[in-house]
Amino acid sequence: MANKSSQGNPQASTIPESGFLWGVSTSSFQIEGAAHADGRGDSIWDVYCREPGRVKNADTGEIACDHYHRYNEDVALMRNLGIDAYRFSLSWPRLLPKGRGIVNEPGLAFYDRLIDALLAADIEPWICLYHWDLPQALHELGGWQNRDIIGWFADYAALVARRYGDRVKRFATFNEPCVFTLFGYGLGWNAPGIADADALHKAIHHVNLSHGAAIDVFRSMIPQASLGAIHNRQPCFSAGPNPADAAAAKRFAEYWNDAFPNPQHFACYPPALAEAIEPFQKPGDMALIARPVDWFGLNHYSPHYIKADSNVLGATFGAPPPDVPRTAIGWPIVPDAFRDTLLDIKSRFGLPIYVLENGTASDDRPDSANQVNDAARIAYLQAYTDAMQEAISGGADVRGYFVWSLLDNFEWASGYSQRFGLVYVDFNTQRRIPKSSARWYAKLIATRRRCLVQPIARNSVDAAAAKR
Ligand code: IFM
Repeated sequence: MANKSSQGNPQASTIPESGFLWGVSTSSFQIEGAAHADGRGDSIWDVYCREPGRVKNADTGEIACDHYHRYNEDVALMRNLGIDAYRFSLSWPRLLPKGRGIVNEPGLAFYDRLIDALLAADIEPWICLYHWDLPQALHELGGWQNRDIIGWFADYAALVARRYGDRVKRFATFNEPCVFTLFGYGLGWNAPGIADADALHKAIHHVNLSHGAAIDVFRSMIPQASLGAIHNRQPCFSAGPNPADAAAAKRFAEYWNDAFPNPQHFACYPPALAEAIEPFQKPGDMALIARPVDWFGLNHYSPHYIKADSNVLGATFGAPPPDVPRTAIGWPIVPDAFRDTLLDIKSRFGLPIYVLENGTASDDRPDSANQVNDAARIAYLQAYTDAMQEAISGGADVRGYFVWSLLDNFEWASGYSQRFGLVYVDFNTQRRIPKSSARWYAKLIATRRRCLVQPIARNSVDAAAAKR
């Protein structure tokens, strides 16, 4: 695909290419399907999808992209893109159907096959331990609200390290902890559908402690591992001119941007949360959370425009100003906010940055020649990679960029109604059609790789990890 002509013309880059990784990201529940195959247990999302009215069109993850059975085809799609790295998550209930205890060997073997196929295709596997599909059996024991989950998560991390640590060096603990805690426990918009202040604050603290515990497990079991967590970070602007909206935006930003990075990097909670979390804290907790990591994982799509609300956060999403362009699903397109976020991360955290999600949904459909011309996605990706370039020129230490997502997939409460893929998926036939943006991305990667100062060191770890 890299050699075919493509729409748009990716510009040459001055990105410092020594080790710069181009990639794509996915997550287990969103693509794997095979929900009952080979001993997999239920996750909270399987149960949530069965509850009437929770997910658009009553869509489920039962089949999704059937990646479980079609992973070889999907790895071939990635190889055609020319990517360096692939970030995916493991399905905790596929490995441990009850979340702890009995290990499911066929589940472990699936990821063996996937990892081996990636390595054979010269694609570096990046594993994320948790992308929202908590085993239902653990939820029934309290899930993220139960402090015992720190040990359950550490045991899961140890199983993963033991099994895959010989071939995989990049591990993230959590993807977007602010989203699954705020939406799942504070606002009731995602699984498990709880809207309760105490539930939210317990979940936040236990996720932070579980992160620290998993980092310790990986450090002790895989000395060369390169570790981090994946956070959302974006400016939260006031949606209106009144002081209540401005105060809501400030409060929301502390939950969205700081509830996880601040304790994980600076051993403290931001002011908006500190008092509410205090009852669930034990002496020594903050030191257990703030374990050194090797990089900052960033997911960024757009800034937020926030207004006051009566929910547990006192804040919710409002509309952007009318002159701000938006994607097909209404998310503001503001590449400058991406640049500023990267520069801000550089000054706050001083770590190498990997952009592990960026992309857009659009209403893609094949034309009569079975081509999917997603010009809007190309324009978005061009603008956002240009903004990343500006941030790098301004000093941000960005080491990689991963598009969300490889495939159209299950977009949580929106079901299959939002298509984020570089590759179109016909969910009736499972036919994959690379979109114009896939050809554009392949060309961008090939063009920028030609500018390499040094060859990419595949499977190398970050300098920070090597020095430790
Ligand atoms: O699909 C999600 C993903 O699971 C987490 N980050 C945002 C994506 C688009 O909404």
